[in-house]
Amino acid sequence: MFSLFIGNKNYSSWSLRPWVAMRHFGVPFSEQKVRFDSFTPDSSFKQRMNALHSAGTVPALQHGELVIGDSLAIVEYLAELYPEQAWWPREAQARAVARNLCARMHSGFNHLRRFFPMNVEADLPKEGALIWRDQASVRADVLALTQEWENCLQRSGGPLLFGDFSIADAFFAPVCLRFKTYHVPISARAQAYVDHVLALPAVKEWVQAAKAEQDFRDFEEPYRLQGSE
Ligand SMILES: N[C@@H](CCC(=O)N[C@@H](CS)C(=O)NCC(=O)O)C(=O)O
Repeated sequence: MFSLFIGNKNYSSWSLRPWVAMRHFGVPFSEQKVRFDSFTPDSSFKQRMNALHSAGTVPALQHGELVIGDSLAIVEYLAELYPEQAWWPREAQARAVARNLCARMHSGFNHLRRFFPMNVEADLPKEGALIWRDQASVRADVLALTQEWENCLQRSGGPLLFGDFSIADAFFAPVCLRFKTYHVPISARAQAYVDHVLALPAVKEWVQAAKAEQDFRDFEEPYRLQGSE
């Protein structure tokens, strides 16, 4: 049996990725929610996660003695355990492109991630418009990413990046949610992709739970809560 350790569903974009992929592919798991109190070394979040894995972050997957402390390594492991499911595109070149995009999400698009933190429940059109106007680096990240999406959609015929759902769509689901929260102006093709991702049953289930959470953390709320107390 798998245990998947995740953070607050409203904020934890990395947790969402393996959770959505596991739900989509029907992998049974027990969800272990580790609430964000803070990320200081003495926080109960850090103490709990550090005890599980030296990364001290969510998500983490526990499978018997094995603990995997990184979202991409988690889905790679599951893809190996369940080869009958197409976690990655079956065709080698498409698979290489999918892996490249996921690795880039992992290590890049830093401006997009910094200025548009995931906040599923929030609706921030004004903040989004100001960031879009003032931050050329954010516009550049968004344009580079949506161009990659459009190339994938054109090659595969859609409606998801590689036709059917793959790990790549799970990895970009948090970006789709950010585009919605901040009303980011993207091309019609990219928007159609976002709409498809947001309509996936696993993503809808996560969003519903995130909205129900109502557990707002000031350090995750640069636009709504910081400085207001
Ligand atoms: N590369 C890691 C990143 C995980 C990550 O940064 N998770 C955040 C929550 S979304 C976290 O646990 N942060 C706590 C901290 O930075 O101490 C992954 O893909 O799993």
